[in-house]
Amino acid sequence: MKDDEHAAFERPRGRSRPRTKIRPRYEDAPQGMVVGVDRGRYTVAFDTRIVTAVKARILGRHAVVAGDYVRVMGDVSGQDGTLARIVDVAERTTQLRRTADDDDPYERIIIANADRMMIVAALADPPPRLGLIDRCLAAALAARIDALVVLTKTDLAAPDDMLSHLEPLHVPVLTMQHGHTPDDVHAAVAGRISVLVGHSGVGKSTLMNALVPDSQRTTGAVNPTSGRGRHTTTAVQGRMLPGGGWIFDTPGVRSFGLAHVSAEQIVDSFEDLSPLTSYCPRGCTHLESEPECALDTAVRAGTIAPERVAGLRRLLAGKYERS
Ligand SMILES: Nc1nc2c(ncn2[C@@H]2O[C@H](COP(=O)(O)OP(=O)(O)O)[C@@H](O)[C@H]2O)c(=O)[nH]1
Ligand SMILES: [Mg+2]
Ligand SMILES: [Zn+2]
Repeated sequence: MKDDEHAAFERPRGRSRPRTKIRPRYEDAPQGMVVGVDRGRYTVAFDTRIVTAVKARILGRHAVVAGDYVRVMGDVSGQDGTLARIVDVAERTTQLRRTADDDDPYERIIIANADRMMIVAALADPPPRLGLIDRCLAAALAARIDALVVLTKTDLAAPDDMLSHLEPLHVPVLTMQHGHTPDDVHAAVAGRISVLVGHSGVGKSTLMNALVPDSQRTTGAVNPTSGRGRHTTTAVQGRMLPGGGWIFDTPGVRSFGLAHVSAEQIVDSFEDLSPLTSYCPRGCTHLESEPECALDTAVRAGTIAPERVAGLRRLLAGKYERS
């Protein structure tokens, strides 16, 4: 465990109760990672040992989510029928959120502490949802999580349209081969805490199984008439990678609400463009409809590529769209 995590433990956020002699010494309690959440039960991994736990009363309404580093007391043997108690949650380095929408009325933290987002996108079957990819990317940029796109089902369609869509966003793109996981995909997750996101049926669980051979993740059988995969993944689930690091599979999302993401966060993540916006009129949204946006001035002057500005505007506009 790192020193700064210790420091985070000493002064848990949102709790100002002074230390007393009778306060239990939670720092001696073993620390694990939450790798699964199911109706108030948490699966906590200590290396390869898996413990089932519930939240201790002391945590009150403090949310515990996948990816959280937690301290656990009680029976941590991991034997069947045992139940431990989560007594502390370490401060999070990142949190990936999605806003409430029609599909899901609750705002959720999808995962804590992830430092890599793998946006999984199929070239066909299901057909690519470019808007959803944009919105996943915007959420990653806002949460300061490194994102990349993994193209799947490259055996079914050519990548040209997808690549030209992604090119202005400067997001790294990796390509899966059917039945084979290229080295750069392994390298992208090695030693990191990664989260797989994307529409249902794009091949997230297949990728998870390829990266963690014994992960026993259920992949959806393709319905021959609709061509769509069944929704077999019900909750976020993490696995330790053989070479170190963690990978979390998520249920397929149909939408990705971005109300919590500010336009400023998106603009800031375009490091080549954000300094230019200081020349914009006050309150400029930087959208295409703005008459005096400094980004247009820069395009006219030839200092930046119009495609790059269009890419930023697409992410900004996506923030206000549904789905
Ligand atoms: N043709 C083809 N099928 C794939 C590929 N990757 C995954 N699939 C299939 O697509 C279906 C959905 O995959 P799954 O991993 O469950 O998708 P998830 O919903 O994103 O987890 C399964 O039947 C997979 O076997 C691929 O690269 N090519
Ligand atoms: Mg799945
Ligand atoms: Zn502007």
